[in-house]
Amino acid sequence: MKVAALSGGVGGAKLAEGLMRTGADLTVIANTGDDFEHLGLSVSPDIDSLVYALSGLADRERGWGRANESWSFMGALGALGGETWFNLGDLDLAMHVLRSERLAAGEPLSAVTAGFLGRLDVTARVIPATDQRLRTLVETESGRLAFQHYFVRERTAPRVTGFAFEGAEAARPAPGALEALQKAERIVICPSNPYISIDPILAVTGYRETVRDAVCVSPIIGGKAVKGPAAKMMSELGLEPSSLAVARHYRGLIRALVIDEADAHEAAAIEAEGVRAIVAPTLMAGPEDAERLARIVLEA
Ligand code: FO1
Repeated sequence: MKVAALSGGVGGAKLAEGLMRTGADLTVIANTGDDFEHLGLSVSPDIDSLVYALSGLADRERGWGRANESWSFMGALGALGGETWFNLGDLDLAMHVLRSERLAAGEPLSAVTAGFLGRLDVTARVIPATDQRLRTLVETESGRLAFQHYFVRERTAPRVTGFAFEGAEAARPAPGALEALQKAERIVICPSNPYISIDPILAVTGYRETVRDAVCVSPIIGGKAVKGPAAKMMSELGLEPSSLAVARHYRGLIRALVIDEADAHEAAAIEAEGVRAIVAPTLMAGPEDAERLARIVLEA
C-alpha cells in the first residue's frame, strides 16, 4: 500500500518505523521548522530522528539522537567555553557535519537526506517539508524565541501565546512530496505535536490543499502528551488538552482519529465533529507496538 505520512521527530518517527515494518511503500514528509544552525552546523532534528528510527540507529529511550552514543565532543566543547545547551553526540555529529558540507556545496536538503537513507539501506523515503528555509518561532510571554531556544535551552518553560513559521510563504514543497500525497492510498498524520511539528508543514503552500481524508494518531493520552509540550501548549493556548481538541485542530484534513483506550469516552464527541474515532492502544513502547498501531492506522 502506498502510504504518505506527515511527521515531526520522536513520536512521529516511532509510528513511521511501525509503518515501514508493515511493508508499506512509505514516504514520510518531515517537519523542517525545527531546523537551525548551531556551532556552524546545519541541524535538522526531525529528519535526524526519522532517519535514525528507520535505519534502526535511534536511541529509543532518549527519543532523539543515536543509540550507543558518546559525548566526548560535548566535553571538549564545554572545556573550551562553547555553548553546551544543545547536545551533539560524537556519532550524531557525522550527520550534521556532512549535511552542512553538502548544503554549503549547493545540494538541496531533500537530496542530502535521500543520500543518507540510501547509505543506510533504508528504502522508505523521507522528504523534508521544503528545501527552502522554514523556521518555527515560538511567541511566549517572555518574547519571541527561536524553536530550539524555546524547546531545548528554555526546556519549554515560557508560556506560549502563539507561533510563526518564518519562510513558509516563500517556501515550496520539496520535490516528490505533493506527488507522494496525491498518489497515496493512505495519508497518515503521525502522533506529533500539531502546533510545532505538523502545522509548520501545513504552512507551506500546497500541503493543506493536498492533504485529504487523512488518518491521524492522537499525540494526547489521558489529557497528557506522551512526550513533549503538546498538552502544556494546549492549556496555555486556552484549549483543553484532549484528543477532541486534536480532532478539531485537523478539521477538514482528517477523516479518522486513532485515540487511546484511556480516552474512549471522547469518541462520541469526536464523531460529532464528523471524524471517525478509532479506539486502540496508542502507546508505542517498542517497534512491535509501533507496527501493531501502524496496522490499525492502515486498516482504518
Ligand atoms: N533535544 C533535547 O531535548 N536536548 C538536546 O540536547 C537535543 C539535541 C539534539 C541533537 C540533534 C538532534 O537531531 C536532536 C536533538 N534534540 C535534543 C531533539 C530535538 O531538539 C527535539 O526533540 C525536536 O526538535 C522536537 O521535535
